[in-house]
Amino acid sequence: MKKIAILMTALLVLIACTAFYGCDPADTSSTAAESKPVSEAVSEAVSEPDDVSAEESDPAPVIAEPTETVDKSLTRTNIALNCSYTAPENNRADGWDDDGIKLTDGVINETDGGQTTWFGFTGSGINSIVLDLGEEVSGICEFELYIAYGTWGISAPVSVCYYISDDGETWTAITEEILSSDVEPIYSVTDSWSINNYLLSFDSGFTARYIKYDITSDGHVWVDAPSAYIYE
Ligand SMILES: [Ca+2]
Repeated sequence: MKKIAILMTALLVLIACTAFYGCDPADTSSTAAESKPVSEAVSEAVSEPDDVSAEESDPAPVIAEPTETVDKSLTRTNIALNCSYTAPENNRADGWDDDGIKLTDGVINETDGGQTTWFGFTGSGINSIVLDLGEEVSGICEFELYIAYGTWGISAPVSVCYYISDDGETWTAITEEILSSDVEPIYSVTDSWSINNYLLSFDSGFTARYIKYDITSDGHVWVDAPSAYIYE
């Protein structure tokens, strides 16, 4: 009687399984065959949105880190002095137009933006000054750009950003945007000129031949002396 009861129970379990699941409990291959694509699909469903969101939410440029050893006890040299450059087009037709040398001639008026030593132009969005150092230079650890504003209807640009390049075509950012609101003036008179040095200083250095100074603005820009320094 006991054996019969066990056999009956087993039979009932088999019937119940077949009725509810339509499968042979001994046949695990169909279960495996069905579960594999599902697990793959889940895996894809999970990974695809991640990949897409990574592409969509990561437009920020890679910012290079300086790696070259610098000894700041040595002499500080402005390697931009007298080097050639390209600048935003002249659009004022007056004494503040660029003459092709005033940005790297070493002459900076640090108290009076009204002097024609400054280069004035009008621009919206990003305008660039690009220095050509003539050859690759190592150990560049300080970058700066002078900007004047505060009177004559000349306002601060939104920000500046610096880039380096070996070929003048492929650029690498070396900083996030430097906001004008974060720069302390080196000279300032209420209701008159504010002179500002957008200085970026590192403890280590970069190698580059070209340096690009992007200025984001909406209106007049008064600029001078895009510079870069090594210690030698
Ligand atoms: Ca100058």
